[in-house]
Amino acid sequence: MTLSNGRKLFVRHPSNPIVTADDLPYPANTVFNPGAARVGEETVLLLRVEDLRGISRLHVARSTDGFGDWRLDDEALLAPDAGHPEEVWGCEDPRLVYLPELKQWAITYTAYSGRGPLVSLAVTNDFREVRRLGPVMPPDDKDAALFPRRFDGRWVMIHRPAPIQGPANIWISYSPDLRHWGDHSVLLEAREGAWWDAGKIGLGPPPLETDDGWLLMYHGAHQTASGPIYRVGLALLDLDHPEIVLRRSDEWVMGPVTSYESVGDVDKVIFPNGWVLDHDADQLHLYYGAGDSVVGLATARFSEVMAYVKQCPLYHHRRVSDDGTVRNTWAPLSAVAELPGHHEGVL
Ligand code: BMA
Repeated sequence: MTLSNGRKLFVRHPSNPIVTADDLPYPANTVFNPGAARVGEETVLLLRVEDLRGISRLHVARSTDGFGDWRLDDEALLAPDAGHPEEVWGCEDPRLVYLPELKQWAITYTAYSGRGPLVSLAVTNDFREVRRLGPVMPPDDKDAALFPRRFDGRWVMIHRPAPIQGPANIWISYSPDLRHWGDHSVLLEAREGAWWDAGKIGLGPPPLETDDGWLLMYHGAHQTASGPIYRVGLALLDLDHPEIVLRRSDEWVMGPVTSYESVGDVDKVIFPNGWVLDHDADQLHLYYGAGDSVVGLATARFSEVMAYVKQCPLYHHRRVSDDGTVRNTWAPLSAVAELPGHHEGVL
């Protein structure tokens, strides 16, 4: 994505890839798709490490500047455990969110069970010890993150179930206690046909609270004759009603371009799971898996990201309950007023 001022929205760090399997204290195949958080004076990456059997675990790396000098723990923080059969084929793709109410970090990750991938939740104070809360969504489901606070007394989670029929959309669900989840509805639909985000989309990093709403980054997996191309776009959700989509980018803002993104265990993939905002410096650091093999870093000016997403097309939710079911979908704002049962959102 090149802005009208000629600059790229996201700029890759010159020392990319910033972490590779060679940085680990044990032999591994690949390291990719990290969650990211600023913890005290350090940036923490929770790396997905795929071992030489093909099974993934989650391993902590720490850096003061968030670019270099990564210090890797001796052992993984979360590795498949005999007491957790839902992780028999691995722990993958974490998203990290600080929950001020619990004074803990929530880790939502993909647990790869013998019956497919599902969403599991764990909590930690410091990324040195971790406590599993167990599966929160049954298979197939992945790409999940919590919002950092409750809305009207309920926790909110974004996730991506894979339906037996039709496109894989992004969903939103609610819980009184982080264990029991319900009121499921579609938040963002995959587009159709030739679009970059047709057929299958999923959340990227956790939703980021801004003055203008919750900033979302999501990936689209565009199918081609040589496999999917994973790119990312942006959306903006209403601050008080996160089920309402205010804006959605028509264009992708970043896609695989460099050699380490174009060729890897899986070619043509960028897959961001984590971002860290330095508000004072106006910098948004985006950590991503490249080619399912290494970790990349791209940085944007936060003010430019917000200016961009705020001029993206307006979208508005409607809520249809004519047959007793409730369904959220999105449509161009101009068409919303004519839709039956449309929901008056906050714009
Ligand atoms: C998705 C996930 C990611 C992976 C991506 C590209 O479905 O499994 O872990 O990075 O595919 O292969």
